[in-house]
Amino acid sequence: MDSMHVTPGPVDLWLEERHADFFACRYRVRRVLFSGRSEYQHVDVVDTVGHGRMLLNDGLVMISERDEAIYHEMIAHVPLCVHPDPRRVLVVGGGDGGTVREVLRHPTVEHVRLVEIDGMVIEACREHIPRTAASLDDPRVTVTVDDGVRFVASTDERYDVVIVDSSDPFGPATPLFDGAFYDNVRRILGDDGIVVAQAESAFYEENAQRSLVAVVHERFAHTHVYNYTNLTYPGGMWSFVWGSVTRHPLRDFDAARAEALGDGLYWYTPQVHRAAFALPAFQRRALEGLVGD
Ligand code: SPD
Repeated sequence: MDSMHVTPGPVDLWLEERHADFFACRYRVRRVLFSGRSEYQHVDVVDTVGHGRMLLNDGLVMISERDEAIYHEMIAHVPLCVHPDPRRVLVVGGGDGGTVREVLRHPTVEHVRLVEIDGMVIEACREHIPRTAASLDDPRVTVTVDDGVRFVASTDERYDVVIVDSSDPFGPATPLFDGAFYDNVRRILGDDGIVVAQAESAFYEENAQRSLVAVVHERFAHTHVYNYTNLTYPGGMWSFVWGSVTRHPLRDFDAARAEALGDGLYWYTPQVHRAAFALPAFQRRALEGLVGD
């Protein structure tokens, strides 16, 4: 018989995250650990060959164990090393727990409230990604399963730092990119307060980034954008937006506190903090008039 046209072997499973209709990232999957459909979205946790366990919402990668530290260190330590005395921190979204884990490294922090709309994300991560979700059991943390927009509109609580650890601007996260949400974020922050938020890809989502930065700029005198590398988000170059009435991310930066976080970090250093605010020319042009120096 002629040679066959297949190579025998075990099933070869790959997941593909498509960006628009022209670009995709693919990961080799060892096994699917959880797959569910909540009231809001599809939630999946898979074990991959090269990136450890990964959480996907509606088929889009939220975290991989291999590189999640970069995102979570940058979203947490940048504002917390600038606020003069961060005690109360609100995390909106972030049900995987990675951002909370990094916030808790700061010795001044007394209370962290996580408000995640989708309880299924929290439960799937508690069960399958303890590396991030174990932080949610810390006694300083209160977990609230609720809509972040509704929570900030109705709470009487006040916070020093608000971190918007959202998914992308469609589905349940859409209102987290709107002015009405930021009116309330401004209300619950003191004048020393700082908000940072997941601000998409400057390269692939220029309009989405500019529109979010414009919303923040209308409400906060100090609006800035800083970049980080995410090896499992399309294109790898992603951003956070910064808003504060009084706090400048570089002039008010306490490098000694950043240094004191120690050797346990993967990505964040005082040098990385400063460098992250240096925007490439195309991004500076796109955000002209909206971000300060
Ligand atoms: N394209 C993915 C953007 C998702 C950002 N948030 C991820 C949550 C990590 N805690």
